[in-house]
Amino acid sequence: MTTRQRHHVSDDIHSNGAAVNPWWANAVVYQIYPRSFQDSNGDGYGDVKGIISRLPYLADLGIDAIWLSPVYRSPQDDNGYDISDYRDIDPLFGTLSDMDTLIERSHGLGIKVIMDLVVNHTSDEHAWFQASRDAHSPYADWYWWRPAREGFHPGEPGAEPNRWGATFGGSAWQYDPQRGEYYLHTFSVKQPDLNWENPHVRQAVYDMMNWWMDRGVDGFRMDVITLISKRVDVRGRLPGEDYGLFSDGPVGEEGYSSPWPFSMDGPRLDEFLREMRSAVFSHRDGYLTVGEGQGISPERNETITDPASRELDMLFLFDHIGADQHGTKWTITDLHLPDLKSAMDEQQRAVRSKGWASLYFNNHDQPRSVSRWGDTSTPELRTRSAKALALLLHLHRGTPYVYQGEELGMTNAGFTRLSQYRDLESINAFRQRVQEAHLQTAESMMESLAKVSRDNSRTPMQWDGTRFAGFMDENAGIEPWIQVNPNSPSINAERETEDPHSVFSFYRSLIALRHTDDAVSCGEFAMLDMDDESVYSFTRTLGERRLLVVVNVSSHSSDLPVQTRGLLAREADPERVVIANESADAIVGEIAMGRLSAWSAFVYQIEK
Ligand code: TEU
Repeated sequence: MTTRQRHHVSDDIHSNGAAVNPWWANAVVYQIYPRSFQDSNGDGYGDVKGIISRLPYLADLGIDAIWLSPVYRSPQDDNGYDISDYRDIDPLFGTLSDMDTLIERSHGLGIKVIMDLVVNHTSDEHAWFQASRDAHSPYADWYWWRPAREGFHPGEPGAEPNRWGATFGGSAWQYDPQRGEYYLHTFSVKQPDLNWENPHVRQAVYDMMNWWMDRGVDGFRMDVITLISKRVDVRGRLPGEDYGLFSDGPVGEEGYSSPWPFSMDGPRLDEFLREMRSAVFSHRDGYLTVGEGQGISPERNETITDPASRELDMLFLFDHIGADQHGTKWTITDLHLPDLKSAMDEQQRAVRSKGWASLYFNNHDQPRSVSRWGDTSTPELRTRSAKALALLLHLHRGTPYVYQGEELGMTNAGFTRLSQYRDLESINAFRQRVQEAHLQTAESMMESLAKVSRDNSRTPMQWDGTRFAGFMDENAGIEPWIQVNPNSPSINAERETEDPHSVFSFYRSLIALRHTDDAVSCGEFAMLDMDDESVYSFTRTLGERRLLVVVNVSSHSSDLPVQTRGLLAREADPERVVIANESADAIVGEIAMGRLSAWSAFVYQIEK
């Protein structure tokens, strides 16, 4: 960890008296989607050696840790979130030796390495699952196997144990002729859910985690970890198995009920997380555990991330990222800003005295925020709105996560043909919603995909303006696994790292601010003007230092809202502008007028 001259205001990150700030309280984590980050061998896929070659770029940005989406051995059905060997690196990405080099080089630059832990399910090609297909093997109970429904022949439609649908389409139950039973898969048919009720499953996971920690990794991002405890009855039956009550939940528009209400934040989650913490982390320090928290309320986040609970350091919550989605993810609407403010305010208030927040707007599952909530209609508005959204997120209390390309203001893919998409979720959703359930027209679904497909964030990282954006050798004679965004000649790292006014330079300044100003990392959060539909403002207070954060989240000029304006002297002092996406003099002028320019964003030091 490189030392930094800290603007140290207080030793107390939590009013519970934790005297020493955990390293992640002042840190920024960078998410790498290895498949799309940097290809080093010309096969069209990013790889570990490519990541190693780009470490100087990440060190220049100033981030403290990298989170790698999975690089383990996998059939790549869900781009690596279907793991067939947790203790090996898939040849697509390289070798264990490459991984050891990445860990060593990252640590040499003061950057920690966080692996993606996918243990709600494995690949159906994992040895555990293959062994489990024998009902008499020691692995028989490592997954969720159930017989065909009474009165039905196995394999015949309607014989599934209940009516649950899979996130990636079709029934959540797959019949296996070898075993003669059905297995549960919450996601794809090649991602069977592990049975965490089985202590042997849990111990095997903990052993694997210790194997990686002993190899030098610094922690894990835990994929859908809040789904691992399923709600079963005293006989271990899943909902709906008694059928008479059809207690497997209401059937939705696509013809299935959902397993999610029966697994999100399940009855033994806290127990399992404490057991994991004890088995893997109790004898270590300097690590990070961040869980994907589907179904976790802000209040439950406080409990799970309270250091006294000894469960997780932080969680990714979902209520803010779904503020513009109602019903399914495919019916996205324009953002109503008070909905986002309300969700973020709840998350912040819940962890005021204990617990911690992660801060994200982007990742490999979400569309790019500058396209989703910013304005990409002109280069100037794209740059301004990308910076505004970045300042907004990074000035909240918690640990910010930057997703690869977000720091450049990269945009959605702009695909217009189904054949351009690679994500099984998008392709299966098109088939299920358009061709099977006739819920959307092809045209409507293509519009939905253009807005929210996960592939929007999975196009190759844009390093320069060459044919494949510097992601791979343009003379390799093949194309990247997914198309490069055609705007890469104007949006790329080569242009931005040297431009002091670029989105990249602005992210570098935000990250530096978090490292040097404890009011930014630990100051108490207080929302202002909640109902204002254009301006998002709040204060951060630590000791006598008080910062006012103001962002016009709109492409039009907006009045300073009442509470915000009340904290600002008419004669603002440019010296008190801590950071902004325009000049301090321009900010002072807007404050004097009481009117913010489109996407104007600034931090103003009110006191001390
Ligand atoms: O995501 C869980 C999850 O819910 C996502 O699949 C996402 O919310 C989805 O798009 C719902 O519409 C994790 C990983 O981040 C994701 O990449 C994996 O596909 C998934 O789990 C299964 O491992």
